[in-house]
Amino acid sequence: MTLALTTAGESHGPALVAILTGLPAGLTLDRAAIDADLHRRQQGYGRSPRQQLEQDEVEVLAGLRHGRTLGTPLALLVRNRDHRNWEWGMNPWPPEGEPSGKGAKPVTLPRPGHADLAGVLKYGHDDVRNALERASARHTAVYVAAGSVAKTLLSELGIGVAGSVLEIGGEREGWEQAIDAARADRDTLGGVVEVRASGAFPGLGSYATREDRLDARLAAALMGIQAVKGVEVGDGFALAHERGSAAHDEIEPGLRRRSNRAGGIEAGVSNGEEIVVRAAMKPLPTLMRPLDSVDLATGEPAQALVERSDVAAVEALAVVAEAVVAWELARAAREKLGGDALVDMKAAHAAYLERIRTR
Ligand code: EPS
Repeated sequence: MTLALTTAGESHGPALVAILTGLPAGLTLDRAAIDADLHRRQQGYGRSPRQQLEQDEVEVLAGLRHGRTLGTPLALLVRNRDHRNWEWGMNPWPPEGEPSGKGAKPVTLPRPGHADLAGVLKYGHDDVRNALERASARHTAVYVAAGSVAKTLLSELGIGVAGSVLEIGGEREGWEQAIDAARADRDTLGGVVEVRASGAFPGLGSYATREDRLDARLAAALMGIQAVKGVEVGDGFALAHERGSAAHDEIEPGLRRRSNRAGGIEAGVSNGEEIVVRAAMKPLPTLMRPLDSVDLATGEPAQALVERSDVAAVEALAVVAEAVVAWELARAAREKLGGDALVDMKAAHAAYLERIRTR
């Protein structure tokens, strides 16, 4: 048994859902803590007015009784309040009455950089909306809810995970001005975020197969977040410019390291140092001053779709990246320690720490 996460939901559909399987029984969850993480994701300078409309809150449909996990699938739901404006346009069933509200008119103007063109070609859609709704970063809300649960499990094992922004639009501080300038130019910005995990014990992940490698899993999880185009573990790309004598983390008695250029992972296995990963986000592809495109209805040159969007969502990415890293670390911990029940998992953790302490 491992941890597994399945999500569903369109940006302006009725709701987003997540099903989490493999959680140990007996984990105490706190609704306020999950909602606080959902709230953090909605903050940040440069978000769209959509964030004032939504006040994301988790609803639990299964897997929890009186605040404690049952060891059965945990079903989470986050409603899209904006759906009330899209009741015709995003109705799961053939809507009654004349087309009305948002989403009533088909979109035929694909945005360069978004899922629009690849999505309609791949799935045979006529309306670009059928692709963009799921590709939207809106559904990162349920990644955050799942990540919040994972952080609660990790905290039982003494592991803490925190994401932060390193830069937005090339600015390492004072990025509000850069965001204001981009907004004034009807443009968008990307940036870089970092996630650090402290207290991670050695032995998460494995070199045994490519799929087991913790760095590969973290990279896939981060790259799976909308608009992420680059991932780095530890000193990542900078290590390519170094000699081996300078690039590695020498080992001292007590098995301590003199540095942490590997970002806490060697050969796909955590080594007990802080885990450090970074993700680079491209500028968002919905521009108020649209890029050149083609109208799919006519084949003629046209301007891409303009629709309400964020100028920058890098601060939100820091929260989402934290969530997916937490999920992957919890999954690796669950595999290392087993545990249908949290009490078994903690006992295995203590026994393992004791075994490696005596090395
Ligand atoms: C998004 C477009 C915007 C963002 C959205 C992601 O949505 P809307 O078109 O409804 O204003 O605000 O992000 C969220 C709604 C969210 O909750 O993060 C996109 O196209 O990816």
